[in-house]
Amino acid sequence: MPQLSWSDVTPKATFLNRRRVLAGLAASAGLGLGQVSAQSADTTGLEPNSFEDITNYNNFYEFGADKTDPARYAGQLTVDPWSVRVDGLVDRPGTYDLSDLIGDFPVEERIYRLRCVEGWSMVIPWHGFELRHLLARIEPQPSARYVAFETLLRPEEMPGQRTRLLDWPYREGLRLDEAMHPLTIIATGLYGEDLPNQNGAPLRLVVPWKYGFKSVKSIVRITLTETQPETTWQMLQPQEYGFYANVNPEVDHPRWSQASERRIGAGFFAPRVPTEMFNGYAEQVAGLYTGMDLRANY
Ligand SMILES: Nc1nc2c(c(=O)[nH]1)N[C@H]1C(S)=C(S)[C@@H](COP(=O)(O)O)O[C@H]1N2
Ligand SMILES: [Mo]
Repeated sequence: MPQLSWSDVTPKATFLNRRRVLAGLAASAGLGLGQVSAQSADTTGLEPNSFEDITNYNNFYEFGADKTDPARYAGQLTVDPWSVRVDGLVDRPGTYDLSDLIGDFPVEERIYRLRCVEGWSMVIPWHGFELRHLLARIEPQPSARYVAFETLLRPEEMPGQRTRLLDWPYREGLRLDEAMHPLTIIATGLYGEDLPNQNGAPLRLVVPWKYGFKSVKSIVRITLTETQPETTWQMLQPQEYGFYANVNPEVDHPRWSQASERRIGAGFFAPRVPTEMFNGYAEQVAGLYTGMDLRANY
């Protein structure tokens, strides 16, 4: 695994309302959601999208397929109490209360690009912790090679789950080395505030070099497996959505080009911008895929 270095990364907290960020981080500490480090890492050099964009233009099919459905309906989701079931090839399986599972991990701000497979993108100032800390706590066994995640199944509070839009619950997965990479985080907030429900409260995966659908929201189950887990979009349309789903401007979706993207918030007439290999994170993550055919493993 390549060693991630932050040396070429410039902290750009200037874009953010510093007081809001620090207040938010303090609020998370108050909730017991993690030791706060003031560290902020910007991996984009771009101005983050507004809080309004990030919380009103969402994909969260559990609340409906329209981009505005999550903002409209996710408020009814109960996120406290929350527990996460950990099972499969781990030495510490069990059903954990959220704060027992993640309570003392160092929380950082990470400003990441998010590129949806549909061809739009945003820049989001998450806060959260590296997934590898959580994996270390649950102790994967030597035979474990993949991590599978599941979203909450609660049709009473998730109107989309009362339809057959997707095969519920929403499932995603990573290879273990991808999951251990220091860029892979579990987000618990954004803009220094607790994660809004429409963005996947209380905890969601963020894998910035992959298409957004890999970043599964409102996680209730984490399973370590030896074989590649089944994932929602791949099961639904295997020719269109692969397990890897690495952002790649050279591999088009069967129905549209992936060479460029529309930046949300840039204005309707703003030109599309070129999509970058691995969403701009090639230097850090390309080594994970050495020798792999990225066209076959889309
Ligand atoms: N459970 C669940 N997770 C999900 C989705 C979903 O529909 N359900 N949509 C995915 C897609 S396609 C994208 S682009 C991102 C969007 O995250 P955001 O709304 O926080 O920007 O969430 C991903 N995680
Ligand atoms: Mo997406």
